[in-house]
Amino acid sequence: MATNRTFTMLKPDSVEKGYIGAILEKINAAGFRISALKMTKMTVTDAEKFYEVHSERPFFGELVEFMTRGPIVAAILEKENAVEDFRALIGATNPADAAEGTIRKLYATSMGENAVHGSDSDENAAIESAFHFPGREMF
Ligand code: FUP
Repeated sequence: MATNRTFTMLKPDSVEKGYIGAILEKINAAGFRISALKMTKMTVTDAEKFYEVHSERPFFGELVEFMTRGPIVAAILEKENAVEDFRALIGATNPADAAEGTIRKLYATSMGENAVHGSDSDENAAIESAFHFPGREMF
């Protein structure tokens, strides 16, 4: 399996609760190399664009409000099979359904406030990485 990249955000709930260090430690322990990392805050326009695919869904307004209420930590992660392995590490979208030991099981509280984002495909990983990081911030 080729080395590839995924994109993650530690969402505002994780930052507010002081979980940045613990979540990055889990990411390191699972064998991901961090190739870009920063704390940033999305504007409403940013969040509406990032989650455009969900714009017709009933939870869209709440999602944008949540994702813009405080800073996030954005990162690009590199590993063999990165997209799939990171989705396994974070667990199901709803933490109530997430497997034991996954980041969402440990740190998320609800479907909306679910601690972390993980790209769902190589294509989206590249789009989402470029959305948050210019090339000179990727290593
Ligand atoms: P995931 O890929 O696991 O992050 O989940 P989705 O792409 O399906 O959803 C994106 C975000 O929308 C989730 F992180 C949380 C939010 N969401 C809700 O708030 N309610 C829902 O019913 C589904 C998703």
